Amino acid sequence: MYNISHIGIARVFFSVLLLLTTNFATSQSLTEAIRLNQLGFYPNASKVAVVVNDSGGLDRREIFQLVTPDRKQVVFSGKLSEPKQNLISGKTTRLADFSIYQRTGVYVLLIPGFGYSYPFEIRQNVYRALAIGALKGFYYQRASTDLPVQYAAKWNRLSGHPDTRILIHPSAASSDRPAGTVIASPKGWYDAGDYNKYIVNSGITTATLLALYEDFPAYFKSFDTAIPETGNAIPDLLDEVLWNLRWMLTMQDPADGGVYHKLTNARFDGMVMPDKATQDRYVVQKSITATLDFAAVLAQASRVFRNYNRALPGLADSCQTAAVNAWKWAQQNPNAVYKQNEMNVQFDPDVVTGGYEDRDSSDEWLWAASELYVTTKDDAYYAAVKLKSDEKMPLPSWNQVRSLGYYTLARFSGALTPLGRKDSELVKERIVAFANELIQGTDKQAFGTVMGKSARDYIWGSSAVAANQGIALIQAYQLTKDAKYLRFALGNLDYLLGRNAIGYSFVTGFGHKSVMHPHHRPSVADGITEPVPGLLSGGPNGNAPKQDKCAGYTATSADEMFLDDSCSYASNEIAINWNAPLVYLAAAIEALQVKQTVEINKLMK
Ligand code: 9MR
Repeated sequence: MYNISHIGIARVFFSVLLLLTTNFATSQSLTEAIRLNQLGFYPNASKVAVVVNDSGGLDRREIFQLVTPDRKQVVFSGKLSEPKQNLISGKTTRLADFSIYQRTGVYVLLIPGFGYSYPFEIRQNVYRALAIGALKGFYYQRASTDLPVQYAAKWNRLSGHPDTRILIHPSAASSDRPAGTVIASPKGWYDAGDYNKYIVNSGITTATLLALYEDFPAYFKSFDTAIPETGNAIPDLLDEVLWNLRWMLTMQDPADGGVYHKLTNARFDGMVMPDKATQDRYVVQKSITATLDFAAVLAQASRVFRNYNRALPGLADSCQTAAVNAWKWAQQNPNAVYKQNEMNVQFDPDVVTGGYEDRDSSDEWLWAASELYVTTKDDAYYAAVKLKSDEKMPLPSWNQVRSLGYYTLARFSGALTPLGRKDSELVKERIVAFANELIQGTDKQAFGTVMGKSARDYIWGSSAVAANQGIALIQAYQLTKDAKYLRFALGNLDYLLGRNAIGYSFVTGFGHKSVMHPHHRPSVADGITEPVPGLLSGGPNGNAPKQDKCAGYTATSADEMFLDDSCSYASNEIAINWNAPLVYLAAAIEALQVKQTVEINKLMK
């Protein structure tokens, strides 16, 4: 009956041996299939790793372990979740939840017979260096200044773009400033991987950093980024903002209050260092979106810098005047939409740099009105727009700024006039309803994050979708103190730092596998292996191959459509409007951890 031949026995024997040795070998090797926040976790917060089953081998596994980096000591064992299907790619994942383990230290996550992860930390303040680094990213983007070694370490460089000789483009000509007039418009941050400076994108960027300050002022009393201004009477966050604000002020035509859409070359520079980029630069036509975004930011800045009147005498007043004048211009020029192609038909030279075109300015009106109203307490601004025209609470982006107005109205709900106060509850309800919508269905998402529930999240600059969702969740947390919002905000930070379908940390210089070749001129041209640190890559973009035509995309699903190659400007550029929400998310989470340890305790499920 049990007549097994010698050959049969030998075969079984060798199969078992093979299985054992295979298990042994793979359990000893690093695998990129385990995706987690590569920086680590707070002791008392949620801790989740996602294991992708792209190359199989996960099906028979049940157990995961937390082990010391030498893998000699198992400190915790847990059970992998049931498989989850990724609705975007069809692939499966399993989750390893070790939230319950709270001891500080450095660990790796190991799945016996499958492999182990990069090491990560469990400790307090685990994202503070990231928050500081991401704000420092703005210092590296400064135009019109040297970055000396003292502040910029090996990424030190010469000044580029003094921007003291800017030409009025024929599209921007006025009686006071005919075409070819020279104005000075120095400072500001370079927009992205290119060296131009665009008001629309500066608007949401600067506002996000100012909002971070308004939400957590105490946290920024000791938050040094090692910039030339460190140690002065102003927090480094606001010193950084000032670098851009001073440029923005120069973009307003003093004759009428209108704001030029952008300061730009006619065409993009080559991949050279800033001091080698010496094309003529222009300011182009004034636009309604640039002028309203400017009005919003300057009204907000006036509020913030009012607290620093002694250090910056007159600045708050100048900002308010600039905002009011911009608003007046907008009222007189509501149809001044920026249309680059039409402009190029009419005027020379043709300008082919970033368009930031947006035909619908209703959200810019709402945002500017909200900021001016909160700053001046003048009901006329509130009454000028329909603040509650419909139920929508769109996620903020450079061309959709409505919710920035709602955040401000909610933040200052206790200090409004009766006119605004009567709508306060409704505004708050909308923010919370939006956060609930974001959270809904996340348990079914293959990575357990709000980011990526829909393939539509993977647009140009998807990393900012994740970060802005995080901000929306933090706004809801501020209004409700319900810790679930913070937990999901943290989940989106996990996404950015490695818990995602391609296993990259999208922040240069942070994480074991972070992007190395962003589309960023200084990072390409400086001859330094490591890219300039603290910059957020745009991230997966379903349409990237069509948009940048970079060779080498192999992915078939939107959540993986990414190339760590500098040619891929549609998936791997960096940009200030993506970095600002990263700064917000990392710093806000840190501030809440410091300020409200009790609250963050509730981050445990
Ligand atoms: O972030 C912008 C994205 O939403 C647009 O789809 C894209 C194409 O118009 O442009 C992006 O912005 C770029 C800008 O036009 C020029 N500087 C680099 C920006 C980031 O890629």
